[in-house]
Amino acid sequence: MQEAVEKLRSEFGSDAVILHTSHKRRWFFGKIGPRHYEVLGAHDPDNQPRRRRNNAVNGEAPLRAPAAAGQDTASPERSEWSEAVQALYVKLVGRDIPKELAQKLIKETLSELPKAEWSNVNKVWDRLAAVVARHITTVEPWDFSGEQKIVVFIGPTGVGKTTTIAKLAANFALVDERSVALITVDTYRIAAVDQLRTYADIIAVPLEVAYSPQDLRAALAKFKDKDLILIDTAGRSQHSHLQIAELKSYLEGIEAEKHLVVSATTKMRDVDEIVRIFSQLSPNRVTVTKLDETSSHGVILHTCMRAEVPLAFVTTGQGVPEDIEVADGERLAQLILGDVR
Ligand SMILES: Nc1nc2c(ncn2[C@@H]2O[C@H](COP(=O)(O)OP(=O)(O)OP(=O)(O)O)[C@@H](O)[C@H]2O)c(=O)[nH]1
Ligand SMILES: [Mg+2]
Repeated sequence: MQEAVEKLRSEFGSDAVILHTSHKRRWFFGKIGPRHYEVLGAHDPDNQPRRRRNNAVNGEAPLRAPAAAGQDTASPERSEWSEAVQALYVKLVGRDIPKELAQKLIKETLSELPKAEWSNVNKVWDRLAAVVARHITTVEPWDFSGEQKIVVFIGPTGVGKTTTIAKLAANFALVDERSVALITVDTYRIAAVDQLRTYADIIAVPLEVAYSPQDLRAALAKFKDKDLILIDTAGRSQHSHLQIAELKSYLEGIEAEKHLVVSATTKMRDVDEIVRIFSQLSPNRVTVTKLDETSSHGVILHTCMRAEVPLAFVTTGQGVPEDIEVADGERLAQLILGDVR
C-alpha cells in the first residue's frame, strides 16, 4: 500500500489527496493471484502545476492510481462475482473441474439466481448442484417390454468394458431373470476371450466369439430370441485410427445401444481426444467406470458434456456383479461437487 501511495505522490505531487485505498486479490488463471492495491486520489491543478502528467486525465477529476503490482486479469463478468462465488470457483478447479467448465457452470448458475443471492453460498451451491445435475443427462433403466436389446461397449484399453459386461450380465440374468447372451469381437488376445468365457460360464449365459463382421451377424441371428445381448470389443487406443475403423466395419448396420466406456481416472485432456475419436462409432451412451479409484469426479461431467449423450451406468469397483449403478444425475452432481461450500 505504501508503494502505491508513493507512486501516486510521485506522479501527482505531494499535495495529492488520498480519497480511498483498498486492496483485493485478483484472479489469476483461476488461482488466487497477487494482492492488488488501489489508491484513489485527487489533486488541485491550480494549487500546484502537475509535475509529470502524460495522459489526458483531467486534473479536476479524481484520478485512479494504477495498482502497484501485478496485472488485472479479471474479466468484467468474473469481477462481478461475489467473494463467495470466487471461492466456490477455486474449489471447483481444485476438484479438477477444468477452469473453462467451472466458469461456464458458475455463469450458468448465477444467471439463474437474483443478484442479491450471489453472496449466499448455500443458495449458489444448491443451484450449482442443479446445474451440474442437468448437464448429466441420464436415461431410464432398461426395460425389456419392447424389442430385444443389443448393447455394445467400446472405449480405450483397460477401462473396464469386459468387467462391466460381466456385471450387467450377472445382474440381468441372475437377479432380473432375463435371457442374456454375450458376444465378443475381442479376439486379439486369447486372455480376453478367456476372461469373458469365465464370466459366461459362472453366470451360465451363452457366449459367441466373432472373428469377423459376418461372424458377428451370425451370432446376433443365433441370439435373436434373447432379451439382452451384450457385445464386448477390444480396447482401442484413441490414437489408433486403423483399429477404430476396423471396429466400425463390425458395427455397421447393427441397431445397438453403443456405450462409450471411459474411466473416471482419465486425464481431462485425454477425454476430449477419446470422445472425438470414438465419435466415429456414434456412441449413444456413456458409461463411466472406476469411480472408486479417484476422488475428483469432474471427468464424469466433462465426458457427458463432451460426448453429448446420456450417461447410463457408473461402476464403483472390481466386484462382479455388485459394483455397478444406474447413473443418477443428482447423486453424481453431489459427488462431483463434493461439499465445496
Ligand atoms: N477399481 C475398479 N476397477 C475396475 C472397475 N471396473 C473394472 N475394473 C478393473 O479394471 C481392470 C480392467 O478391466 P477390464 O474389464 O478387463 O477392462 P477392458 O476395458 O475390458 O480392457 P481391454 O479389453 O483390455 O480393453 C480389471 O482389473 C478390472 O477389475 C471399477 O469400477 N473399479
Ligand atoms: Mg476387455
